[in-house]
Amino acid sequence: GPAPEVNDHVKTWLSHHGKGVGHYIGGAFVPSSGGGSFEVHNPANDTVLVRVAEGTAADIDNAVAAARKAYGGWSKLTGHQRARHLYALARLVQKRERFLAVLESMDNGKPIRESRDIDVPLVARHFYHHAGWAELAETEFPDHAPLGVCGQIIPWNFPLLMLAWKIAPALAAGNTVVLKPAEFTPLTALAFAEICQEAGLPPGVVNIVTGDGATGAALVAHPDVDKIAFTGSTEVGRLIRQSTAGTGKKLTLELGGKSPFVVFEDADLDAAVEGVVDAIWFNQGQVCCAGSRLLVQEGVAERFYAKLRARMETLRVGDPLDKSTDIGAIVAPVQLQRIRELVAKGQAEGATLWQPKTQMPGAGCFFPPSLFTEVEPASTIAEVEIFGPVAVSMTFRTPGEAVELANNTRYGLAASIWSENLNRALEVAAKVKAGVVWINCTNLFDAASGFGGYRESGFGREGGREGMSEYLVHKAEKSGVAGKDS
Ligand code: TXE
Repeated sequence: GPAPEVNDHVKTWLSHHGKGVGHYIGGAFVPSSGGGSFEVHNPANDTVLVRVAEGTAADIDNAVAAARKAYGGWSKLTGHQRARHLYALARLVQKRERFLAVLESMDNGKPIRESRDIDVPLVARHFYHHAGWAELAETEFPDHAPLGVCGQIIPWNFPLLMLAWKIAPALAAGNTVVLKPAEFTPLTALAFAEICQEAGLPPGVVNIVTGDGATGAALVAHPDVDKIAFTGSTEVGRLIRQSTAGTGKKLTLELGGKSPFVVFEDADLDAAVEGVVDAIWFNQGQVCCAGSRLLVQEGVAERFYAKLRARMETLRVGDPLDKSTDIGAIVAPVQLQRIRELVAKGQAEGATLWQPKTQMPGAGCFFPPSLFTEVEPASTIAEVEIFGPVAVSMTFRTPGEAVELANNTRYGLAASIWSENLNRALEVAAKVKAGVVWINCTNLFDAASGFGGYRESGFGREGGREGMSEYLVHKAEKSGVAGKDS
């Protein structure tokens, strides 16, 4: 398990917050205006970690007012001054990396190896990267202004990383924010609020209001919010698009996916097997860009599945805090139930399910790594995002067929292509409709690169120059004699 003193930090933090954690509004922690609170659970053992405040419309109102009040001062800082704040946040995230990783794994259920080596380092990297953008914004985005107050709603699969993807560019561009974390996983966002306090970020620049979908809907509906940035389900994304349609709010959506993972017969099959492990068993498959549709060229299919099954036998399902765990807990019972129902549906539709003889923990929300083969392209499990550790596989004969299958989806977030023939891989990559295409790799995230989807995976990009431009508005300012053609 992790170093005991780290667990002690988390234990101390939880017991310090034994009476519950409030919203973070205007630089201070405050209880819900309605007095309500809800429990946050550890999905690995179904214990209650702590209670957090239930966000009401009045709480949202207070948070938006605090963000509006802070906006004047924050947007007038020089880029260099804002950069110093972002660097301070990045450094404090690094200083607390062990604490944040353990808290994240307890709240979300993800393996400590992932939260420690992937999530938290990427969070720090995101703030460092955007400190650079704060410095550069004036020269790289001349004639641009910040938007104002940004409402940000994030999901539970990468709680702290999604917070970083939202908050870092917003602040770098000169906006202030009200962020609502997912109801299953609000703890690292609240720990981040403490980091903002400690880093001396001006009060009101970052506000965190905890709550469920109703709290999110109140944020979306608030008239003094200039932009909504949402990551979550396609269904809620659609609702948010509808409810902002009649307003002047800018909107970016990062929604679901059913990303193809294409294995050609000339691929390095062992490397591709490791790729699948990363594509669909990383974070229990609860990844928007998960390579959840495995497309394998017919000639190597049997050999590839045999290698894959052998590898699946070695995956360990269990305690997220154990360093040898490969697959941790599913975030919540309702999500586990959803996975079970979709897997049952796949079996009813006639696909072949294979699961290794993995030892499963006795209690908690766990699901074994699973592989479906002989899947019909028009079946439910081939179309719907399962958001669990379940690979759905089909075979193809020609590159043309691979492209057709890859694009046979309402989504278009990511794709991964495996072939030792780079010309072929690049040719196929050009034809696949996806916002991110990986060749001979998968799930690589870079703060400097725009991430986002085609079609029902949403619109807008996060990361890099593209991501910065989503938090700015172009403003043509001319001085001189009105109406004069120069
Ligand atoms: O998502 P929700 P859920 C997919 C995945 C998963 C399914 C359901 O397939 O199985 O969605 O997950 C807030 N107005 N993804 O139900 O509800 C909510 O409180 C404003 C893919 O947990 O979309 C939370 O903070 N906000 C996805 C956030 O939206 C509302 C990651 C996301 O929760 C709201 C998560 C409303 N009306 C799930 N209703 C990805 N793309 O990564 C809810 N919320």
